[in-house]
Amino acid sequence: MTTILATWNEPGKVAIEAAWAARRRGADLISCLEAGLAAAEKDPTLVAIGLGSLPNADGELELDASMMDGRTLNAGAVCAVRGIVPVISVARRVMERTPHVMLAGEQARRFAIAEGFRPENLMTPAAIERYEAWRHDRSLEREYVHAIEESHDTVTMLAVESTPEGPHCVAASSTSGLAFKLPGRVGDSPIVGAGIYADDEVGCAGATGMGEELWKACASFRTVENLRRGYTPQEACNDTVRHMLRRQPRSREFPCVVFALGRDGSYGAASTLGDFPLWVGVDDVPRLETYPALSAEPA
Ligand code: SD4
Repeated sequence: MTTILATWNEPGKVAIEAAWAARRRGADLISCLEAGLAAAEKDPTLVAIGLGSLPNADGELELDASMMDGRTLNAGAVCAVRGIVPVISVARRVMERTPHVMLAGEQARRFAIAEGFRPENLMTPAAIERYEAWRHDRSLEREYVHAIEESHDTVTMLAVESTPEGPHCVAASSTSGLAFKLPGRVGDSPIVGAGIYADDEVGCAGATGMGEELWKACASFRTVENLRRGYTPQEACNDTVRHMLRRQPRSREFPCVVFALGRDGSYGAASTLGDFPLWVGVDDVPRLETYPALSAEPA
């Protein structure tokens, strides 16, 4: 059995369909998630991630990505990379071809070019138009809300498969970060333990939404450790989100989402604010599920 999950409606659909297409061609889980996120990054019509997504306050795209292999706990990530897509593939190369976990900024870009990636201008005419509109009516706080609630600038994916040696899971994420962020700002998505975490012993988890709050909560690691304590994926996510609602007042103001996938293929998701759409594919055509926000008080 194989289960694949992907966040957010429009970009998640592109990602999960490409991941399943790779699966049908016999790809392993790491390659499936790479193919899914790469497809969404390379699609210029998706405002969410990669080519043509929403830039930073200087009008430049700075992309973050990460991947973690639950079998070995190996991980690779890049942050604040300009002019390269798909950055998820660069993150994978950091994981597989270097002794490091993360490369940052210009040096990550140079690593990518040395690995054969072609630098390109990621600001499409539509992206430039959106940036100009924002420049003429700046309101960073309002744009944060807009970016998270409407354009969803991240796709995070989780996958688990049954193998003769036991369940195997992988987590991966790609993002353009919060729209109109300060240059150099890095969120939770490329941070192992914040944006993603995977451990074959228990399962995997991912996050999306306001990265500063998710990072402070170590949201993905916290959720995986909840699985280790015997919680179901839904209970594990609820606990993380309730912790955030209790300890991090700012997490009530912006959507902060965690989702989890257990070794047995069970899954769940929870959000601090707003409905959260999650694509779910279980050996089959992916379908969209919606998770309502948790209230501040435990049930
Ligand atoms: C970030 N967590 O950079 C990302 C943004 C996001 O849907 O997930 N948006 O903070």
